[in-house]
Amino acid sequence: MTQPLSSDTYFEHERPPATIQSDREKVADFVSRQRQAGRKVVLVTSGGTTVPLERNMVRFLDNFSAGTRGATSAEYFLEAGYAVIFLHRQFSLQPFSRHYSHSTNPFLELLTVETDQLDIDSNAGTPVPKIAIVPEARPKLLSVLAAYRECHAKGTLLTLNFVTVNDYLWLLRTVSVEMAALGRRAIFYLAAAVSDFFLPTQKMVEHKIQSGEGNLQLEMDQVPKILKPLVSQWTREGFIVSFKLETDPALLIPKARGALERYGHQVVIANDLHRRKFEVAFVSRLPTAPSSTGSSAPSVQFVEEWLTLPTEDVDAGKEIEVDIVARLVTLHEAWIEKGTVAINQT
Ligand code: PAZ
Repeated sequence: MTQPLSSDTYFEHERPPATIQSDREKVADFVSRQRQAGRKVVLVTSGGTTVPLERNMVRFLDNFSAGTRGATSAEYFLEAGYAVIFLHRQFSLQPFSRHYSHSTNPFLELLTVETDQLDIDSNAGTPVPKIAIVPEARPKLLSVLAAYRECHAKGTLLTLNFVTVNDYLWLLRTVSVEMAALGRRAIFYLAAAVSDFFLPTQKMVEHKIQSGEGNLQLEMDQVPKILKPLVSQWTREGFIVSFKLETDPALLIPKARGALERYGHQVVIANDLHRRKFEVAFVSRLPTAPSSTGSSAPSVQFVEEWLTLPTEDVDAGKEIEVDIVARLVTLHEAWIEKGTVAINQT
């Protein structure tokens, strides 16, 4: 099996997105303003990356993620007083507007024409029927709008977007290097569904793949394991939370532990595709203990804390991200104070 490229080799060969410099400046400015204001900052990554198959891209591989986890969590982090850098897939769900997604809750359904009242058309100066919000939508809209306005007034939300896995990798590196200045006061909440495989530019055909050439065979390279440089080079003190998605429940915890062992970051949130809206497991390492076999190598021990929403809470519309974020805020406080993570065995 071929080993994945090192991240250094990857960044030497693959070109950055055109906006990388202006995005870097936006992040540097945002981080400096939040530091001055004494706020903690979280990077939330959200949505799925694409993998282009041609240089003049017509076709690409994609994945299912709509960005619900990321957009929802970003709102709860803002509510908890964090400033949020929201790095998301273009056109995936975003904080606040997610409540009025065109497919689940189209905004036109919220409007009503009040025939007995008139407005003045500001262009023509003539009377026009007044448009209002339907009464049953008002309480929720008011609270979403209040939170949205507050974060705009305080300047606590910065959104950046990616489309391809290459955009994502470049942006993650750029943002995390800028966030290193925050030391332990930064959380990295990596909920994006990032492709494990990609086609290097050198192996990509220039033009649209032609069907006349028979079956399509692709050999993809492995995407570099980006958590490794994130933890050991780009942001050594940040509180790093990665997500692990599996569809085979038997793999979930072993894979989460494997990631912690390999990269040495703080928490993996493990979720099963079909249960992710109501159940996740926080997986972490216990502080290293001497090996029980008497060898000098310390043995790594893991601890898991399950977070499950009761059915009645799910039916009442509670979102599991409320509890995920609340738990992380507490863990992050301990990380800032002591540099340790203390999750409970459940
Ligand atoms: O976007 P969404 O809410 O539908 O899904 C969220 C998720 C399952 C992509 C996220 O919780 C996650 O596990 N992200 C990491 C996926 C991975 O293992 O690469």
